[in-house]
Amino acid sequence: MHRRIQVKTPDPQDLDAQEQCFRDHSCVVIPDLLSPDLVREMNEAMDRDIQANPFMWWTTGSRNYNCNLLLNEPVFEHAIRPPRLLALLERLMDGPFCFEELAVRHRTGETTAVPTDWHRDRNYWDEHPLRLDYPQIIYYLTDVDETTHCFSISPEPAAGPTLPPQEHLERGGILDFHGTAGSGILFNAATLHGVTLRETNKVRRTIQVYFGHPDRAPVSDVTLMPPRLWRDHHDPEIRRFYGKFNRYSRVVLGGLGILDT
Ligand SMILES: O=C(O)CCC(=O)C(=O)O
Ligand SMILES: [Fe+2]
Repeated sequence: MHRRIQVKTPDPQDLDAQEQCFRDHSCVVIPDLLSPDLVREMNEAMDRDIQANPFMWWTTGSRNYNCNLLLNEPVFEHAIRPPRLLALLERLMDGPFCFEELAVRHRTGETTAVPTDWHRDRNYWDEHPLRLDYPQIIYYLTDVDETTHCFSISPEPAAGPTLPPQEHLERGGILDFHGTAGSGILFNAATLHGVTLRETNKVRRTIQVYFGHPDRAPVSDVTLMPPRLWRDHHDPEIRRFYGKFNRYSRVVLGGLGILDT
């Protein structure tokens, strides 16, 4: 069993401290990033969409998982560009960055606990000063503690060597991210992490947002870029930010005659 550790949460107004936390641990907890009103609106949007569009709640074989809520529930844009998050990403990314993927999940309870499914979503980008190709933020839309499922990560120094999973866990220990609805954790999607499923009848709801560098490969082929953001938006920076197309967007938008491919 690897040791459970705590990482001190830096003051969310202190960008220097947040940046340092990411450099030291490849992750940083950001409390209360979404207001209670936004959390309520997002939960209502989820309830509405699960009812109206159940067929949208399957992605890559996973149930209760929707990567395209941006199409019909624009409130989720607030999870992508909170000013405090953008300011931090600006420091970490070392150049322009853009939106890649939005995933929203409703996870029901389990009759028995399931150990963490340790994995890396993607590889490191070794040429980057923080080895950071795809930063991800996971927000909770429900309160999470030791009586619910939780996100777990094995922190590591951003500039450190890549270790095999068991050594990585040995070196970094395990941080279980517990927090109230509206809190988030920003991390390198290459750092070893997973979901820890507990024996519980409580639901856990999460939002996952991935960001990337404009000139690198898309992180995935699951989120369709809505034309209202990359084509019709009045602000050229927003159009640029949402204008990196994965294959899924190219096939669908191209096939509909909305995008030249
Ligand atoms: O649900 C979580 O806490 C983690 C999910 C995850 O790691 C993933 O979807 O790749
Ligand atoms: Fe993951």
